[in-house]
Amino acid sequence: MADVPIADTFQFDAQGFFILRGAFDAERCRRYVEELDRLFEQEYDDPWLQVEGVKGQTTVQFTEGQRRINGLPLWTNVFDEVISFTPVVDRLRAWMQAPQLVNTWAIDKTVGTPWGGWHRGLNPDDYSVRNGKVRSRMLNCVFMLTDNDEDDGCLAVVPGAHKSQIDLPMADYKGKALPGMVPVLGKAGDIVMFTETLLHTGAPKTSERRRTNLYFNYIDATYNPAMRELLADHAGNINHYVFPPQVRSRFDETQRELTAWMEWQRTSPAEAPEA
Ligand SMILES: O=C(O)CCC(=O)C(=O)O
Repeated sequence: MADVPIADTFQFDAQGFFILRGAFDAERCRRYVEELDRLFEQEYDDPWLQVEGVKGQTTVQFTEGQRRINGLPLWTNVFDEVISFTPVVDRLRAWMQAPQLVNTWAIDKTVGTPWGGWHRGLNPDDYSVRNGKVRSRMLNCVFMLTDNDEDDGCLAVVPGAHKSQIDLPMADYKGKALPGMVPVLGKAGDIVMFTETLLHTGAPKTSERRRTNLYFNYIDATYNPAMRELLADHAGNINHYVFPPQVRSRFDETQRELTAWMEWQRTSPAEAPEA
C-alpha cells in the first residue's frame, strides 16, 4: 500500500471530500459510457421484488431527466478494474479501518433533472480521527465519466458538514442550496472521494450536455449492510450489493479482498417455512 500524502488526508478530514484530478484517461471514460449505454438498453426483472413484503430499488430507475442503474458487476465485468483502482484503494485504506464495497451504481443525467434531496449516508458520529488516523465508516467514490460543470447537475456538498451536528430544518431546503454549499466541479476522468457523513445532493441539470458518473460506495467491515437495509425497510436492495460466487471468481486478489463480506451473504429473501 502506497503512502497517501498527508496533504490529501488533511484536506479530506477538513472538508469531508477530496478530488483526484485526471485519474482516468478519455479513452477509459468513453469505454465506460459506451458500456453503460449497453446496460441501460437491457431489461431487468428484479424477481426479489415480487416476494411479498420485500421492498427495494429496481435495477434501473428512470426519474425526471435521470436514469440510474444499480449493482454494476452483476451485469458486466467492464467495471471490475474500478474496484481495484490503486490511487482510490490506497486512500480508502488510509481513511477507513477496513473498506468493503457495498453498493455500486451509475447516474446519467440529461437536461431537466431537478435538485436531488440533501442527505448523508451516516451520521457524523460515524466519522472520527484517532491518533491522526481517519475512520470513515462509509466512503463514496464518484468517478466522473463526463465533465461535471455547475449547470450539469453536479454533486453539491457543504464542506465540513461531515462533522456538523447542528440540525437544520431540512424541509425548508427542499430544492434549494444549503448554507455554505459548494458545487463539486470536475472534468471527465476526475474522481471525488467523500465521507458519507457529509451532507450532499445532486444540483439541477440545466445544460444540454450529458452528465454520467459511476458511484462505488464502501463501508467499514464492522458495519452490517444487510441490517442497514432491513431496518430501513429496503431489504431488497441487498440483491444489488451482493455479488454471487460466479462474479467474485473472476475478481483479482484486491477485488476479492474488498468484497470479502459477500462470501457470507445470501441474496434472495428466504421463503417462509411450510406451516
Ligand atoms: O451526483 C449526483 O447527482 C448526486 C448523487 C447522490 O447524491 C447519490 O447518488 O447519493
